[in-house]
Parts: sequence; C-alpha cells; structure tokens
Amino acid sequence: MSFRDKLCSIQKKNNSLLCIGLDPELNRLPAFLQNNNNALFAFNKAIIDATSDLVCAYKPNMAFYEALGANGLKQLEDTISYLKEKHPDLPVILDGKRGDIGNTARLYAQMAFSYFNADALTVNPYLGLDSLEPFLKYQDKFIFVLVRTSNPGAKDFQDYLVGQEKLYQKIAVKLKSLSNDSQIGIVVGATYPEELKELRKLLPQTVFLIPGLGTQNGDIEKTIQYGIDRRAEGIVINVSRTIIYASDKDDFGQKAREEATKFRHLINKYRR
Ligand code: OMP
Repeated sequence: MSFRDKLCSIQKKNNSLLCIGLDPELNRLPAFLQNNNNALFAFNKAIIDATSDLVCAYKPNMAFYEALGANGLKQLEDTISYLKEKHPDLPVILDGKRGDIGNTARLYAQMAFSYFNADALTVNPYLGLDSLEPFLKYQDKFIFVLVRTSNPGAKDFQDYLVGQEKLYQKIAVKLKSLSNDSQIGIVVGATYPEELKELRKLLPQTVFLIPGLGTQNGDIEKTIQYGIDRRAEGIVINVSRTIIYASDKDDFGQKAREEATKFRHLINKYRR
C-alpha cells in the first residue's frame, strides 16, 4: 500500500491528523527509566501503547537516537519494529533531514526504507532535484521535503529573494513541477501561518508535515485552517515535547494520552 493510502486510511480510522514525535532525550525521561540500558525504547513503547488509537503517524527524529551511538540506533530500530509488528497500519515518518549527491542519497534511501523500513523520510533539498531521485525509486515510500522550517532562523536563507520570489517559494514551485504528490510532500512550520496559507494555495494536493505547535508556540487554529486541503485533510500535525514530556513521573503514558487527546480534539474542531 502506498504511503498516501496508508495515511488516508488511518486518518479516517483514528479520526486524527496528529502525529507524535518520538524524540526522547535521556535526561528528560522519568527518573525510574534513566538507568535502563533500553530507556528510549521502553519510553517509546509506553507512549505508543498509550496513544496509538489517537494518532495518524509517529515521527522518530534520528538525532535523539544517533546521539547515543550504536545503542541509540538499536533502540530506534526496536521502536520501528515494535510499531510495524503491533500497528502495521500506522505510518512511520523517519525524521533524518537527509540530502546528498545522488550516489550517497541512494544509501540514505536504503538506510531509511530498506534497513529501518520507515514509510517516509524527511529530506533537505539544498543539493537539488537529482538528490531526491534515489528516494523516489522506492515507489510505495514517501519524502517530506523541507520548504519552510519552523525555527526563527528559517528567514536567514529561505527568505532570500531569487528574482521576484523567495528561495522557499522557488523550492515549492520546483517541487510542483515534478507533479508527484503521491511520493513528495513538504515540511512547513506552524510558526509561519501566512507562508503556510500561501503554500497551500500553490500546492493544493500535496501532503504537508507541520511541526511547531506546542513548545514552539505555533497557532493551532490558523495552522489547521490554512493547512488543510479541500477535503479537510492533507496535513500531518507533529507534536513532540508537549505530548511526550507531559509528565516526568510514572504516569507519563497516561498524561501523554491526555495531551494527545486535547490536540486531536482541537485539530478536529478547527478542521470543520
Ligand atoms: P517539538 O517542538 O518538541 O514538538 O518537536 C518538533 C519536531 O519536529 C522535532 O523533531 C524537530 O526536529 C521537527 N521539525 C521542526 O521542529 N521544525 C521543522 O521545520 C522541521 C521539523 C521536521 O522536519 O519534522
């Protein structure tokens, strides 16, 4: 099944556009987990068990696992295997923000799609369109291309004028010219609602991965209203820290569930 079909069907089944970011940092985990050699996996498993019926995807960001070396990567692998075994209908978006010359990108694609068996990967478009091609060879898989990131420094380069347009707008136009909405989506930060609105006009059929709500303070009402497509879908709203760190005690799974329930409810409220 293609990524888009999978996403669409779980969004309907769970009535949810919410994605939880599995970004566990050892020193922020509940104290009773911190001496566990598999703390990240134990933490993720509890979050997944508590929230799997409330979400449309999970997004592990590779940095949080790579930071711990081989043991961290093993726990990323265990997390994805657990998801594939227990919740095969939930897509896994691997957040790696990769991008390199074609020959190297081919191996990033192999890592994400063959080794980790992720359904989608975030990629950085700085190296140009040929750097995206190796990912597109995996026809059931999907890439989310960074277009307008959520951080304050997004303006530093992404707003450079190239002729009449800003660099991020040019990237969106280039992606549009590929006419491949079945394999290419974009990342747009919830912290830039006006840019989001304008990108949705330009790319009416594209799936948008939208981080930046919660800790980064994006406006949820504008994000949903400006981000959704004509069928009131087409977006994946990622929230990491506000949900996964809702409590630092042994009730963290239950508290994550309560927080995820709130986000799902608000997202659905503004979809209408
Ligand atoms: P929270 O701010 O804790 O919800 O986490 C946001 C997650 O989304 C992190 O994994 C970020 O790396 C990621 N992210 C952004 O915050 N901003 C972006 O522009 C792009 C991403 C991303 O590609 O997911």
